Amino acid sequence: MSTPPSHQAGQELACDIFCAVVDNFGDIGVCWRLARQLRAEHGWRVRLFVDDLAVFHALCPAVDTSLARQEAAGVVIEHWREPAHAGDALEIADVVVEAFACEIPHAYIAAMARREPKPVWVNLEYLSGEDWVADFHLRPSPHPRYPLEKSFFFPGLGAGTGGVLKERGLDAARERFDAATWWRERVGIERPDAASTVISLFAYENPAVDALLAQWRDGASPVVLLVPEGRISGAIARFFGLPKFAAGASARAGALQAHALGFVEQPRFDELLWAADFNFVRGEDSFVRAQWAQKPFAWHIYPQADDAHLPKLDAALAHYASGLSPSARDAINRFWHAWNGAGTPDWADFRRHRGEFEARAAQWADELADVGDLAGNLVAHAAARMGG
Ligand code: TRH
Repeated sequence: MSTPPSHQAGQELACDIFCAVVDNFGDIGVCWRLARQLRAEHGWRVRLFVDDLAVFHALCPAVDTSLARQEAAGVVIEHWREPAHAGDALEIADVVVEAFACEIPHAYIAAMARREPKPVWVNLEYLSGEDWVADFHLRPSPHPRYPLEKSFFFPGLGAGTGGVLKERGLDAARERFDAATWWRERVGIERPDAASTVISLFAYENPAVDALLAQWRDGASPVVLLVPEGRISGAIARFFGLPKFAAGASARAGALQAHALGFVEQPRFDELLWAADFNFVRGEDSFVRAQWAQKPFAWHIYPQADDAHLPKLDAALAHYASGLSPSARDAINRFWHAWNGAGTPDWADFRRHRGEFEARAAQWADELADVGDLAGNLVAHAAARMGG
């Protein structure tokens, strides 16, 4: 699907996005990226309701956690301080996005039902590469009590889904990236030469990390590991016999040199992925960014009860690995599964396919772009619903 035209003069649509932070950074990470894009690329007037401003502050340091209402990047941010809060005055937007099935305030829903024309109401779901997603994308669901209809908007990796977020200027920014300056400013060292393998590591706690760290330490060629401070930092510290591995720390063992990085504002997160040769990412938003970075990567999927995440892992692999030779496909399957709890990751087995993974990463980014950018697809859906 192609990107729909931006809003036209006199049609600045209002959009309210409701985001409840369940855990970590992904819920607000996706909503904040979407909000900025709707504002910057489509000219929508966006208001973002968020219940946890402290988590938001990590992604956007301009956010003041003490304020009930503020603005950043042209987006109005409302502290969704209690479930019933819907802003000081009840204003209903043209497009209402409830993210990840959070419950929007009852008074707001009742006012939506009174509004003419009715707002376009969308529940933004979590990303999955599974086939069923295309069948359910944009299915309407009538409200049991009010004359309202909500659509389920499913991000996905295949045709007929809502796609994933991609800013219009992303590829150009990646091509302009000044790696030498980044290394000096962010890591405090010169950019490693081509003999070193640079690996970024953004992950949940993971028992498989010890085996990988040992393989990198004992390997024949240098590995430079970049670790954003977070849930995996404790394991890195233990490996090096340090009390902690906080931003600014460095450690060396054998062929492995590791650097801990501070958490950066969201628009700068991509730089880490561009600077590395291999990326380890997790959750949803960083998983998508790794695909746009066009580098080989491994995904630490968000673990769900009853291993419900495993079909999603396989579905992503089915898309991403489909263009690979059988041996490279087997290697990435083994490696991603081992990184997600099944077996021990074998770095040498994975790394020897680097050239093929790099070629596939670029090809896959083109295939994924063909699905259309999520924000653009949402704008097109809203326009269709409004008869525009
Ligand atoms: O943080 P995550 O694990 O988030 C989630 C949540 O757990 C959520 O509940 C779950 O449902 C979802 O995953 C699937 O991973 P994710 O999605 O990659 O979000 C991390 C965000 O943090 C992403 O937007 C990038 C951002 N980030 C920065 O802005 N700066 C940084 O320095 C780093 C390391 C990350």
